[in-house]
Amino acid sequence: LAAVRLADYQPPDWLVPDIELDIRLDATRTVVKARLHLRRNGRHDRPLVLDGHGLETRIIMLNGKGCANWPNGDTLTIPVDGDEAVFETEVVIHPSRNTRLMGLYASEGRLVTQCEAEGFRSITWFPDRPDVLSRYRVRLEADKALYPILLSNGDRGAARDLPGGRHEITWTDPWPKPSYLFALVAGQLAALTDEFVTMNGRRVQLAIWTAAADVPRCAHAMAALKASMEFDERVYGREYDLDEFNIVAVADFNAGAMENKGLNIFNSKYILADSETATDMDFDAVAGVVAHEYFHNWTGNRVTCRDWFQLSLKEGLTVFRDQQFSADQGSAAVKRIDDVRALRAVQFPEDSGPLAHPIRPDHYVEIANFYTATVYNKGAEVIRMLHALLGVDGFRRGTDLYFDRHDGEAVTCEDWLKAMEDANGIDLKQFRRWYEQAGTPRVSVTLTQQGGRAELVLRQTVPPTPGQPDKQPVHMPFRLALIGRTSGRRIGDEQVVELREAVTHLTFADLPEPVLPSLNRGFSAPVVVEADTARADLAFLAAHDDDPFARWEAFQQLALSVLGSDDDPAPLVEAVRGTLADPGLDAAFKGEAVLLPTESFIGDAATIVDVEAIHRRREAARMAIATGLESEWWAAYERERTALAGRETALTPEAKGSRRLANVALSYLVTAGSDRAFAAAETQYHAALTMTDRLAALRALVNSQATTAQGARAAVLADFHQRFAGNNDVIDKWFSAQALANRPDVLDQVERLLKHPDFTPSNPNRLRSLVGAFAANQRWFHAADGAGYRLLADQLIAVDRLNPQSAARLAVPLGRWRRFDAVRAALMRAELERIVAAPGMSKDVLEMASRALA
Ligand code: B3K
Ligand code: ZN
Repeated sequence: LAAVRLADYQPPDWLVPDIELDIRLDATRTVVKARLHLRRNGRHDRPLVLDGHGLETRIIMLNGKGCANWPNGDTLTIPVDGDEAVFETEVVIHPSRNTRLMGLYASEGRLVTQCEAEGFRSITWFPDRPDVLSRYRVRLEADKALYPILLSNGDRGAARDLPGGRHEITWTDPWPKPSYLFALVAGQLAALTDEFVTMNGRRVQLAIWTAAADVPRCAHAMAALKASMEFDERVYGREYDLDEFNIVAVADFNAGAMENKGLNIFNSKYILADSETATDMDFDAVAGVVAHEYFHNWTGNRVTCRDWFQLSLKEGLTVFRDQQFSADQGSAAVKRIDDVRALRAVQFPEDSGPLAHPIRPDHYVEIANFYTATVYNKGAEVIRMLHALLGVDGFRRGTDLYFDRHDGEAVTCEDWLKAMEDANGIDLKQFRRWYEQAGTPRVSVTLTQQGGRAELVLRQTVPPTPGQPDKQPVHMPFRLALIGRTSGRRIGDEQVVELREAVTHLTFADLPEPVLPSLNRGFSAPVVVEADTARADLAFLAAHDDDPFARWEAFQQLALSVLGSDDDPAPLVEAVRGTLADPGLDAAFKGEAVLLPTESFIGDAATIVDVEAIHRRREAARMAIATGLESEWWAAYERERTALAGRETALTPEAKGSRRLANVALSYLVTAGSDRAFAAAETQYHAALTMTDRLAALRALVNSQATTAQGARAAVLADFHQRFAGNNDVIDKWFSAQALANRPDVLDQVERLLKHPDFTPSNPNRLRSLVGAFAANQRWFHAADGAGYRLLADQLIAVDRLNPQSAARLAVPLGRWRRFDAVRAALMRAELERIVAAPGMSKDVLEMASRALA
């Protein structure tokens, strides 16, 4: 497997300031003519080298004359005289045969593109790298009845009918862009339209395109788009820069969405939402992804990446920006908890396993494998730390300078850091280690107090990761405060301590009472804190800490401590009781704070994951919380349902919080197992006015072990499937609910569902909803006989022939074999070896599987 290395980066030999594309669209046979205006970059005599993949090349011309040179595999090398030239090609491609969903492909009869990272080479010959920026002029031609709407980037030119029922349109994008931001869409589409007037008075026509029947389901996405445009002006001073902004929702899509200039293309899952079909979490995800892609217009498009090693330059920064946006629009505390939960669920395991890499990797085999939680989510945490170190104004000075300096350029993480330094007159030398070192730092903390004097000692270490045995201490903002263990109040101000050394000593004087430390408040640094706090103290902090994140975290740590042993779960029951009764907490926070950590998170905290013991203890604790507080759960359920009366479908933070707490209560009630609870769940299922409520009731029943719930379970599953037949996003939920079920027969159910006519593995959402979800079901995926592993590997091998990106993602769970007992580890390894040995596997999968085995 040949690796590309950051150290080998060379600037492009040839630039392409302008490109004209002429595309005659047809599902089975599309003809692409390209005219590239070339300019030699610097003084050298190297030839032009272009990338192409799967292209049937018809014509190659340089300066109007046919070329003798012909492609050699995926490269085409053309010697060029002079410093400027015009290079032309004509190729034929086959969208309907494209199951990789990269380049130009067909989805539900429409033609769409995905070019990031290296899809443009599947459309035409081009130096397909992000540091070659071009102005695009694109003529699209197609059958008018089949493809009435023809979209591309930039400004729309006049449309014209052509003989034979065809039509054409030309799009011109004034902003130079890398090839990965090129896009086109053709097909039968209807739009929800709106308008946004920018801070300097530009009227922007907004359109979200989808099937006509789904247009009303675009309203939430449209509201989020307008709010994002307003936010980027208000918080970053960044304005939109074209007269139209189009979004298209498509059913078959590898990623969540794509920020193509002026023409975002979305996985329909992140656009279509109404209360009947989308949960509150879906609504939030729609708004977050719409904002994310919109924010890329500045962080990614106007200022782009020099090479793919710099991916976090745009992704980490843009995730941070979308997190800020979501916090601004709803409950900031709950948003922070959700983001940390997601980071710990996906990024921490990645960072402690065979796939660990720094947020700026230094080599890769297949770049598609590096769109990871590390690059995205840890990348966002690194930006968040800069924000904490520089403060709101310093951070803004830094982004202003970054945009001023680099608008229209393809730059590096180093350029970003330099702008932050120069704008603030500071030195980020040590901070740069976050970009170089993989692994989650650990900060261990001890507090000793004598009378009014306390000393806090903080020790940081960064664990070894593949290829990086030795690590240096990092520079991090660590927010902390002291909480009085008598009064329960914060003693003194919160401080942001900048940790730089391996060991940091802090002293506090004149303390009026014994104190407990409240550590890494707001999760100011993406680290694991080891504090060895007594359970009673954790329970105290869970009841008193004034930082919502730290308060939530105290209960999580208490739960980890109790569930890591066979001890009585009584302290958890009491902590939950206290949280439910606290009048100072809102329902949204309570809904988060009474949840036990997931089985996988409990496993991550242990040296070796004891699958059965974790499941048994967590189930016992859930049951104790359910039965020990049954009347409290009924009271909470009734109270929140009453609070919702008349505003069941509202999307205010209060309504979302009420639904959240009511549904958590319902799930504990069904766990407790009374007939009254089953009846309440069934009633809620049938009467629900929102998908949040309907799905919560369905999940509660699906997860119930009780034989008395058997009938209700089967009935709601059948009803749900029938009620939402044909709605892809909802049918995905139906698959996931069964694959994630907390029941011993999950494997059989998944095997049965693999044969269901609705299971279409060529669709990435559907594959993930069944096979991906099953692999996240720790207890039943990790069945001791390895049947879960075999099922996953079989699916992976089959899907790789269709879609390597989809297949490579499925390898991740098997890569965690070192964390399991010897028997399971051997079974997981055996499946990875079977995958590597299977004939014709993609380099996507081979890279993932071989790293996992190394
Ligand atoms: N930039 C895209 C990435 C899609 C590429 C996946 N291979 C989505 C996003 O981060 O906005
Ligand atoms: Zn992004």
